[in-house]
Amino acid sequence: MSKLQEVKAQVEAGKTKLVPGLVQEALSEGCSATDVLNAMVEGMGVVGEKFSTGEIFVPEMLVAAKAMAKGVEVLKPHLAGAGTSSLGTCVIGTVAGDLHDIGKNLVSMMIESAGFNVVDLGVDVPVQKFVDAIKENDNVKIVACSGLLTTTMPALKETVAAIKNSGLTGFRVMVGGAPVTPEYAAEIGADGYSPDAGSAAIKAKELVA
Ligand code: B1M
Repeated sequence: MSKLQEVKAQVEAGKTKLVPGLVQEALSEGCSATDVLNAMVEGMGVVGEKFSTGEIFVPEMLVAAKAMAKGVEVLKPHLAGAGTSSLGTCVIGTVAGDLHDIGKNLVSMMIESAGFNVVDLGVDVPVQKFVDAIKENDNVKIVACSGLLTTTMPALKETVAAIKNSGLTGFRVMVGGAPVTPEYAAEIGADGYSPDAGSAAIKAKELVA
């Protein structure tokens, strides 16, 4: 089994203690940080499929998520460049009712490395908390909302609407997450959409240019 396959398998198996070491070994053997990340994301994909088919349940999904988060910690310095924080502030969070944060954390990391100062509101973020964060932080240029569940897509819509109706200006709103499409993003009035963390950073820069 190649090192990348091992990383994928141990994320799938939720081996929180093994994954960081394997990630480090993969990097030391010359695998790129992006390849290692993709292996972990593939592992999570398998976890999702197994959950859908009833082969595993929420606790197994949770340990897999923890294993991936531990792997991402090792990967972080290799993925993110030295941000200059000169492009302004990005307020980011996962919308109300949604506890998924791995994708949001990756997006946050990439946006930070693109040169933004990131204010991460965490998960299950009430609409008003997004609005307050825009008011309370200096030079907010991007508000990034993540949603991973079809059931929290309405929360994404409410969040974008509340931000747009708040009377606050000077920033752009972007959305993303597995169930979100470019069409849905446009329909709910977001200024930008991107399908993954790398393109989210590019989109954020485009939106402030
Ligand atoms: Co959940 N879960 N989960 N889960 N979970 C999914 C999303 C699911 C697809 C699994 C499945 O059924 N196959 C399914 C959703 C189905 C649907 O809505 N259609 C699901 C479900 C049903 C649930 C529960 C309802 C299960 C239950 O309780 N019965 C429950 C809901 C809890 C809640 O949120 N209220 C639940 C709970 C959980 C855990 C807590 C156990 C855990 C999350 C732990 C954590 O995040 N700390 C979990 C996990 C791990 C998953 C899967 C397996 C993996 C998610 C993940 O981290 N992927 C997931 C299945 C899957 O994704 N295949 C699943 C890896 C990550 C890198 O990808 O998050 O997509 P992703 O992020 C990407 C892009 O989406 C994008 O960039 C990221 C990086 O490239 N992106 C953005 C994300 N945000 C963005 C924002 C942007 C731009 C791009 O701009 C602002």
